[in-house]
Amino acid sequence: MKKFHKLITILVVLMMVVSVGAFAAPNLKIAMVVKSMGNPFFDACRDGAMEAAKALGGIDIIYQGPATPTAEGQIEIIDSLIAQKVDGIIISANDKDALIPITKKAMSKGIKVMSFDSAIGPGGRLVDLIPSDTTLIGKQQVELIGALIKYTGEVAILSATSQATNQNAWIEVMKKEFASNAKYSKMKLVATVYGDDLSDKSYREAMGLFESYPNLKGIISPTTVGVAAAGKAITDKGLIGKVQLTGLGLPSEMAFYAKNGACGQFALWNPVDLGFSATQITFALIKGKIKGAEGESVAAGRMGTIKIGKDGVAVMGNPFVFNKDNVDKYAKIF
Ligand code: RAM
Repeated sequence: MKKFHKLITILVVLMMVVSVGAFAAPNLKIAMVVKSMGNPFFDACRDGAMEAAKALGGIDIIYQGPATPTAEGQIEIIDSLIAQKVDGIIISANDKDALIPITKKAMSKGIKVMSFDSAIGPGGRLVDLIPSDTTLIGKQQVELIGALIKYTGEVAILSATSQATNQNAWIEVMKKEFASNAKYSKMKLVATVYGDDLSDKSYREAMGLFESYPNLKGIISPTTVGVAAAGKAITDKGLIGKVQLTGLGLPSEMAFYAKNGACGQFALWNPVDLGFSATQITFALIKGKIKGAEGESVAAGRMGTIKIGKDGVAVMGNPFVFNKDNVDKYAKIF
């Protein structure tokens, strides 16, 4: 009899487990579409997204991006995500305008779309999360190189792709600073070149700058891929101390160049936090807690409250500045 009771109990428990499984809501699917795969900056953003998904519960993160940073590659991916009926898409755009038709299509099917890191224009997304104020980032880059070259000499910019929303916005601010800030009147911006966020192309572009501008004093590379490649180019060419370097770099990739003197100082925000915050915002959009309108706010767990500003733009925080003395501490995190 005892045995029989035990069997019944096991059966009841089993039935409960099966029925709970059958009626549990399926996990939400949130896709993070990045500029390209194989970029450690975005891998760190993905880690933040996974952390948020775990904290919120019931979310599957799909991490995708084209092999090279093109809008065409991202359009194909978004098309397939629409077919997969994902609930939300978080995208770092390779082009501000070219993605609008496809993301509009996604939104017409009820998918919540936001951009982060590199924006889609206002019509093509509900929210855009920028890491830090655009003017602040651009001005800071010029000041960082200015201090390294004692505010005198030729400077070049080594960017990512020519269509990247984020780099182009920062470069516009930098150009204004060079042109109109009296503090930089003895500095001259001589060229802007594009390494397309590919290490080998960025390296070749840096080498090309040394050839074309023998008096070059400094490089600003506002891309993690570009600044690491420029650090290597300066080192390989024996130009440490002759050509200074700053940019937006991952401490983990730049520690070597900060310590060998190729890169005196550089900046960045925490990409893990960026991916974490973006996922929190997308979750709030999916749950209908926000629509992406100015004045709304999102309770973003350990990141506190994120406010939605004009045109659906939200700002994360201020960049950190790294040098040989503090780089190791951050290199452990990102
Ligand atoms: C590269 C990408 C990314 C940018 C960082 C700073 O990894 O271009 O979009 O935000 O650099």
